[in-house]
Amino acid sequence: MKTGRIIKSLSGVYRVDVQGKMYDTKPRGLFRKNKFSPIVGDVVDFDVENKIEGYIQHVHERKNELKRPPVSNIDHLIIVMSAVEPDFSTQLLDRFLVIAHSYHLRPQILITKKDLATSEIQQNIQQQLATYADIGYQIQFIGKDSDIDAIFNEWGEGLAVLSGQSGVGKSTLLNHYFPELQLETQHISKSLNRGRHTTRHVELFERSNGFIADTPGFSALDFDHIQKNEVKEYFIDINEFGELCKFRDCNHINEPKCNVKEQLAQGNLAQFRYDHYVQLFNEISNRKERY
Ligand SMILES: Nc1nc2c(ncn2[C@@H]2O[C@H](COP(=O)(O)OP(=O)(O)OP(=O)(O)O)[C@@H](O)[C@H]2O)c(=O)[nH]1
Ligand SMILES: [Mg+2]
Ligand SMILES: [Zn+2]
Repeated sequence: MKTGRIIKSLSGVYRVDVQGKMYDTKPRGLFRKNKFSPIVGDVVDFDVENKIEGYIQHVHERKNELKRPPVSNIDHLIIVMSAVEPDFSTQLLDRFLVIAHSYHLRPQILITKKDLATSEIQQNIQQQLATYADIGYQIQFIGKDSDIDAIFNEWGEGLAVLSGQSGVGKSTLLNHYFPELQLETQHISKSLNRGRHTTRHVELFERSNGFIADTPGFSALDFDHIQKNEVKEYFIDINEFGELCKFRDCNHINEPKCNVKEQLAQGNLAQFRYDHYVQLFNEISNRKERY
């Protein structure tokens, strides 16, 4: 029996990394019966069948799990957004952050394509990013000529997962760090390529102090697992101010003696953060429950 980490899953075959040695494994039949599938990131015990193949016997308990794309045991979720093409948006960023916090992940923010942005756009983005730095998020703003090694080293040990919209440059970043990798990146002109996702599966790559995962970009975010009363917890600045509201279950909408609205009026909470919170709260409140 050996123990390793699933780094890739393709058509029912899981590639397991055991200290740099790869095995192609399949799950035992009992997984299928229990409707349980291993996912990339899982630590598994497997029987070795021959030098390169084996059967998964056991999946270790996951410390956390992202549903879309499926990855487990994440130490750092790197939310990747571009300055332009597609344009940076705090509304989208806030939504990514909510998803990350809803899975109890620790997100960091990475903005790419600085080199493509005018200095005016760069300044604008820097200003908006200052709000996130105040909240406590770790932020990097990079372009084509940035020192990629330094960026990768700033993430702590363990598994760092790159996640974000299609076309923001996740695979490009990995290609710069691992020049031998040559992952497919978008090369056709954007107008022809609208809505295409270049990366189609999750894959882990070894870096100096852990792993890094490339993931497929997405176009729609899914809030189905979040209840309206939970949204406020996932805006961590609002959550903190909310501790001093008169009512413990205050949603910071129209309640009296609401510390969140008080801090907003005093300029201690960014208006756009509050607006995005109310928007998402309303969206989830109006959601039709499916039966
Ligand atoms: N100028 C410039 N171009 C970049 C930068 N990062 C990425 N690009 C370009 O942006 C395009 C999209 O990059 P990809 O790496 O394919 O994006 P992705 O996030 O992996 O996209 P999906 O796999 O679809 O999720 C490519 O044409 C890259 O060359 C950057 O920092 N500067
Ligand atoms: Mg990609
Ligand atoms: Zn309140």
